[in-house]
Amino acid sequence: MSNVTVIGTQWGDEGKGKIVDWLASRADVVVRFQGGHNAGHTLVVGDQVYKLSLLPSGLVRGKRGMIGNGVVVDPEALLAEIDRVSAQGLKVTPETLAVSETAPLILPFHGALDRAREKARGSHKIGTTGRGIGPAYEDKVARRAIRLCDLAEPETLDWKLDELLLHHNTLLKGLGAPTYTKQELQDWLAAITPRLLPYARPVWDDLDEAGRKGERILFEGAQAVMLDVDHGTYPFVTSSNTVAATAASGSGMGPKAIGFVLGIAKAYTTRVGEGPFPSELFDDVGRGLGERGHEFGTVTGRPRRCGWFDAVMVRRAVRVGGVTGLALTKLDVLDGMEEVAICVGYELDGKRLDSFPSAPGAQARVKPVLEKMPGWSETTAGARSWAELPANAVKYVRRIEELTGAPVTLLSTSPERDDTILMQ
Ligand code: 2SA
Ligand code: MG
Repeated sequence: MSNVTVIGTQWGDEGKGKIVDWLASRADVVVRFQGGHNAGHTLVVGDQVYKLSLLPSGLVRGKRGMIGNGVVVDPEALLAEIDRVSAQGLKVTPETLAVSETAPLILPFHGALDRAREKARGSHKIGTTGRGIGPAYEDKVARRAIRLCDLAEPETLDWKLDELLLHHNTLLKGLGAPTYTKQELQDWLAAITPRLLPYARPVWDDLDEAGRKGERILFEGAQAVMLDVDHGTYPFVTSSNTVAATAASGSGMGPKAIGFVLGIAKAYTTRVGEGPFPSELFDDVGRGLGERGHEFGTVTGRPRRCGWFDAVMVRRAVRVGGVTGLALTKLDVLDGMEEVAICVGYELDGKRLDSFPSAPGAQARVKPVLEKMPGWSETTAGARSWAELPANAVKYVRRIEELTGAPVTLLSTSPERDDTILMQ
């Protein structure tokens, strides 16, 4: 089995982009299976910097890309991204990109509703990317969504638009936000349809055929297990399942296709948006991590909250996410620190907990139990072999393996693709 599924094990921004890029050179097809343009990957190829949020990363390496049925597709964002990478010399055509014909579309009122709701939530806001991800998934589950294949059927669009407008205008009105007319949406759909429809494919069928031919499939996850709608820090999560199992249902393949599950973990923890974060640091140590690690969101530019590596959280992600091995990133951000720490448990109202509680009130109240370790003054940046790592950095990595219950199979030591250590 040579398929690989890549997922985040924390709250996103673990550096999946670089790892997916590294793996894409060994794959034939790269598939997105959940999320939407709330993901953000920066890829550096030679002197070109590609910023992708919806296109599968493998495209920049000349690999076929597929967007599965589990993804919510914003047509304008997709077409703008295609235009942007085309201007950089990368051709995206229906031969290189397939979009599932059953993928639900993100429509203009989804973003409007997402943002209006966040405003109305006030201090209880989730801190969403404001891109309509949640409302689009709601419509899918409520069986109201317009899917890519519907664009070819004007009569289907007609009655679906009536139902959608009744639902969304009522909500928007209630929140004091502007409403939409049918004509506006018809014009919007007419403008995107001729460019979008040529990419529509039965992705499940294409993938089945690729699998039969022995092609290697790389499933590219977005966000991370702690943002999973079932397993994450609900309600401070995204609206899709981000665990590896979704690679199958979100692309139309069976569970055996998932293959090796590589969980990406940053050597410390970050989070954008609201929600519990037990090992968060509010002092200069946390600010230092943010500065050295350039911790600003790719999609929204928001500064990320920073804290120590939370081994309990990653251990949960390893277990519910189905992780076979970890890829540890950004270890060099810890270089030069006298002391480092790992969160090994929690305390809630004086009681020790070995796993994260489920209710939001308890999640917000837990205090981290930290295990301190000596740091290292040498640099790990750019190391290309295990032997080049300082002894204390090796101890840190080994401790992470013990605590999370997963082997570190890859270690990334800089944003450069080749600064990656493969540990067997
Ligand atoms: P939404 O917009 O409904 O999905 O927001 C809900 C919560 O999910 C968080 N969220 C994210 N947090 C970190 N990274 C995200 N995307 C990454 C990126 C992509 C990646 O921007 O680089 O790492 O693959 C992401 N997307 C959603 C959001 O902050 C809310 O807390
Ligand atoms: Mg990111």
